[in-house]
Amino acid sequence: MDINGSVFAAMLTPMNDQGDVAPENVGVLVDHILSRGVHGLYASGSTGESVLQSREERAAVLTALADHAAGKTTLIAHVGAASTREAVALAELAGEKGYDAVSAVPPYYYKHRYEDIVAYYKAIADASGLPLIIYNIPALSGTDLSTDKLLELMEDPRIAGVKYTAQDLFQFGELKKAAPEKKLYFGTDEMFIGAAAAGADGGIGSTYNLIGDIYLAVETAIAAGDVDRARRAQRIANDFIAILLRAGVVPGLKHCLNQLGVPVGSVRAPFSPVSVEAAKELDAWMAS
Ligand code: NGF
Repeated sequence: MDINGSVFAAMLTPMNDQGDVAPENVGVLVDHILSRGVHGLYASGSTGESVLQSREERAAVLTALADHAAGKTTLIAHVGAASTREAVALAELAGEKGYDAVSAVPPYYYKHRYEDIVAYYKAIADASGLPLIIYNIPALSGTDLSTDKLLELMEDPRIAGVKYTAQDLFQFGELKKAAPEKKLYFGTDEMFIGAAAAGADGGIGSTYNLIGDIYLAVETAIAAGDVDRARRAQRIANDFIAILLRAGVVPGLKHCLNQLGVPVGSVRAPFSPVSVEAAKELDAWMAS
């Protein structure tokens, strides 16, 4: 089963002003994201504040997304969790709800043996029956899989590829060279141009909720060999990301979308809404 498209938004999770999950607003957000040409959604990941939510809340968001968009666009469910049992339950749901693929961060908090991480991924693949994308995000997961271990994991035909949220373009290139048939999606938005030039199969990121068309422009320009055009598009993204990193990525994106009339609500504590100064900076960027 192929995964169609290359540019996917790591979807925010709509909430109300108290930080309760608001699945009823998933559809509006999805329509907004797709209106900019993005090829699909990657739900319940880091940007989706998933580690702050219960299994039931994550299931409600994944269900709302599938009910709204399954069969119409590519849907990837991030089901990663600290326990295999949680991840497997969400993987089963993704399989039942018509998702195109699942993805999972390695099990976090404890330092697990490699063999246990392999067993976790096999259990997720068995439960969903869908292609599985390993989510390599060492800075947040605490697990930094070596190139050899990532390649070893990818020998399982059910593992379709890796979502690579790190900054090591050498490792990224080595993975692509050794496993050209696997999908490698880059997740550090501010460096997408480098990954696209290094042979990425696409990108999955938080800022795609707002400016997904910019990454499509980078990808298209690199494919056409037009580095200047790619650089100009990445510059637009990076001017925004520089502000966003000061504001806080998830609160900042939610602020911008709310300002545009897309009701994504507030963030869940310990995240807090953007400061007055950050809001002014973001508003000025949007106005420009
Ligand atoms: O959140 C992080 C942490 N990275 C995201 C993205 O890789 C997360 C990235 O878009 C994601 O895909 C998910 O929700 O699972 C950054 O926010 C962006 O590059 C700005 O630094 O690294």
